[in-house]
Amino acid sequence: MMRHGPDADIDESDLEVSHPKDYAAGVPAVLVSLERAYEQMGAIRTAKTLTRLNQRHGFDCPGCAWPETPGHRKPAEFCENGAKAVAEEATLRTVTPAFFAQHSVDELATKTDYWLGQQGRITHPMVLRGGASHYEPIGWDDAYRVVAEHLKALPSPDQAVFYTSGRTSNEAAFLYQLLIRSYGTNNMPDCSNMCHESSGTALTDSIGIGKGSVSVPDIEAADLILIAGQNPGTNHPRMLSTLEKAKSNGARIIAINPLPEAGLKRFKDPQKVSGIVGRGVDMADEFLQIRLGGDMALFQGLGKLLFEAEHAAPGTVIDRPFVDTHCAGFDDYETHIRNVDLDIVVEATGLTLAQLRDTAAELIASQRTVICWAMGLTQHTHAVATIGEAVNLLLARGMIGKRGAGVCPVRGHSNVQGDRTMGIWEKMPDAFLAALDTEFGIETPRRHGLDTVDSIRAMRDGQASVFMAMGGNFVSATPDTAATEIALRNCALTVQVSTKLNRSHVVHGRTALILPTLGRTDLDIQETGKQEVSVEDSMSMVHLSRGRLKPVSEHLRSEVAIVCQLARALLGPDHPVPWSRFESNYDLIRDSISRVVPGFEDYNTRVRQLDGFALPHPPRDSRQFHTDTGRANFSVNELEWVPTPEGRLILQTMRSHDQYNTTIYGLDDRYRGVKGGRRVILVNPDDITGLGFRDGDLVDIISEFTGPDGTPEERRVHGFRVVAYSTPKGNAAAYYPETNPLVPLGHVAKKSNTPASKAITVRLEPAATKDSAWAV
Ligand SMILES: Nc1nc2c(c(=O)[nH]1)N[C@H]1C(S)=C(S)[C@@H](COP(=O)(O)OP(=O)(O)OC[C@H]3O[C@@H](n4cnc5c(=O)[nH]c(N)nc54)[C@H](O)[C@@H]3O)O[C@H]1N2
Ligand SMILES: Nc1nc2c(c(=O)[nH]1)N[C@H]1C(S)=C(S)[C@@H](COP(=O)(O)OP(=O)(O)OC[C@H]3O[C@@H](n4cnc5c(=O)[nH]c(N)nc54)[C@H](O)[C@@H]3O)O[C@H]1N2
Ligand SMILES: [Mo]
Repeated sequence: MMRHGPDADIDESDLEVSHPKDYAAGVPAVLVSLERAYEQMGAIRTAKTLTRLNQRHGFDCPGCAWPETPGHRKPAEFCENGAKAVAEEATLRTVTPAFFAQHSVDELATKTDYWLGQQGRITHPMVLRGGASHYEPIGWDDAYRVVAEHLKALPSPDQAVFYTSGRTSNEAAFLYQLLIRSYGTNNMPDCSNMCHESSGTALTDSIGIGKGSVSVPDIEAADLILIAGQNPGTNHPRMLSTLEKAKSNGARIIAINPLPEAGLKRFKDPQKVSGIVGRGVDMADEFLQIRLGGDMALFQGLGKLLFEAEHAAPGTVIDRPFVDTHCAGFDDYETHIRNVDLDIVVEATGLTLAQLRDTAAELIASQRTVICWAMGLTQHTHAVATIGEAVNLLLARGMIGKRGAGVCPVRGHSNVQGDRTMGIWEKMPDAFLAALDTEFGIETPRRHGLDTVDSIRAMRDGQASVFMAMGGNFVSATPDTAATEIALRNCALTVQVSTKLNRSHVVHGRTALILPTLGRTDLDIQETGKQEVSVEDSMSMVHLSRGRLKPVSEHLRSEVAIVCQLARALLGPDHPVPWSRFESNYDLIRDSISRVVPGFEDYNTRVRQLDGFALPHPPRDSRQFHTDTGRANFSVNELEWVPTPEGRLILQTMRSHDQYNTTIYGLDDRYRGVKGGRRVILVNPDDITGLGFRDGDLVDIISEFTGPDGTPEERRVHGFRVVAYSTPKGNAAAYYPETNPLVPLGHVAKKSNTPASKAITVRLEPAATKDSAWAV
């Protein structure tokens, strides 16, 4: 049977499953990175880019947000997946007007994200006119006119939505939010809404700032590092070098994860001889194979054990001087935690009491504890409370604002943290907006705007009808694919500022525009000469990034230029913001930022210092907490966890080793032993038998939820191969974005509204058609 939709061209008949690896990186990592780079860029561009990656006079890796090592830099300050990200961007393959003339949008809509991404860099601005079958070229000025006309025709600026993905530089992000607010709305959903929003929310409530409190030297100096809900071997490979250093300084590492991820087991540093011929370094000293969503119970259980130990030997466990001087809410926390039932903790986590006691002993013995986390904590309905409990443990032990200790939310996109600092947020504080008004003599709106999930609802329900995206792939990245597709198709206009083709270009509004832009690696020349941009990493370090490559097309424009030119078309020549001067010289943008955003004083000078500069972080710098109480707040949270209903599984949706979010590099997940295909569901062997299946069976996955009106709802994806895998009983795992259709729009974290993509209740059924996944 022919399949329709984005799966139609999938041929996964080569899918192979072998034993998962027990180490990350090593020689295969080097080989894979060079092979991918060479395939996409050829020899010369490969040499030119990989030697400049993350160097002082080079460009910031468009991969993850892990900081570069301060001080000495290795000749190759990158990893396999950074090299893949660069190859993907610096590719010499192009998508030209001839390509669009050859392929109708309907045809492109049948292709996978993988196929679309593989076609190369988009070379010309393109338009899809209402009712047309093909995109056709459009001049830049005409394109801006189309956007301006649509925006001006809206009854209210709040009927437009402006998305940002986290690769946008500080300069472009600052101008983009300035344009949007000058136009009159705060509707600024961003990828962070789906990513670390839960971390930002929890940390702002507890320590008064939504950012991590540690630096690379802190991690290297820690004696205990908890890594919960994160797969660094794949998603932050450079973090493994930092962890290796910490280990050689004597740190112990506890990995908390439902899956035994390769990078958490052993690391072979490909940049060291010992990593090539030796067995590498053992990473985690303890592996807690926790049930999905069990972390809140774990942290509460550990809290209880800390209090028991304190009771047995008063003054030895709780850091009373720190708590008394700097914290609020301790007594309520203690009362609540003392009542936690350890039997429930054991059930919720799937861990043994002995494991809990051992972990508590490690915490008590530690003088310098860091807790790192990523999507395994943030994408749950109780994510904000879970992170609050992690902070509670650190506060009780006085582990904030001290060398070698603190909170470490490990960010995703390379500048997602910087975009927030620059004002990409639907609920930016009034102080920031007032500073914009003063700097530019404008009046920015104060009504909070829509985040990602609420933007989808607004477009779906006809309350918003113009959608613009600065990067990203909104359709594939967001939950509830069917609802999101309806939302975008409902729009009068969709505008995508992009480097590469993706699904958001083929699921479109009545009129659709593609505005092709320069990437990190590209040379950016404006009227006053070569321009540089800057980014902020996961640890609040701000530094420059300079692209060097000749752009693949002379028609590409920088994100800054696109924003400034659109602003002139939309706001007219008399607008008080000096858009033309900003466009011609990015130093002037940084001058304005230095007056608007605290911590950026003297931006142009300091960003050119060796390693850039660190932004202020009051808890880290001086144990000051700008919260509602003026102290660090303990939080009290009713215990929540995720039991598995009878005959069902709880499914997490995650990344393979061969993808960057919705950009699929290839079909191999080397560390997990899955090759040649992505439509797999990893299931505990006992569950496979218990549910009446066999390893290798082909199934449909059906998610089950209660809809907004209280009626049961189902969502289905077809043709996934069952793979027996080490995961807690009742828990399963599959890749995103293929499984996004299963995540209902309303299934979100409380307070942060982040889609709870790591806990979806599903059942399995034999695949409806035998050949569904493999049909060519
Ligand atoms: N190569 C590459 N690098 C990337 C990305 C990429 O796609 N490819 N994406 C970037 C982005 S935007 C982000 S946000 C980060 C994402 O980085 P990660 O958060 O590492 O990404 P995920 O693949 O979502 O992995 C989640 C991890 O948490 C575990 N987990 C899931 N649920 C739970 C739970 O309930 N409890 C615990 N303790 N663990 C759980 C999973 O088993 C998995 O190991 O990576 C960034 N870097
Ligand atoms: N089920 C499930 N869903 C998830 C997640 C999950 O774990 N599970 N993770 C969530 C997370 S953490 C995130 S961050 C989001 C990611 O959501 P997004 O950030 O929206 O998605 P990406 O796949 O990173 O976007 C890739 C596209 O960005 C464009 N691009 C790349 N570089 C540039 C550039 O320099 N400039 C411009 N203008 N465009 C560029 C390219 O066209 C490319 O196709 O997905 C979220 N969705
Ligand atoms: Mo992310």
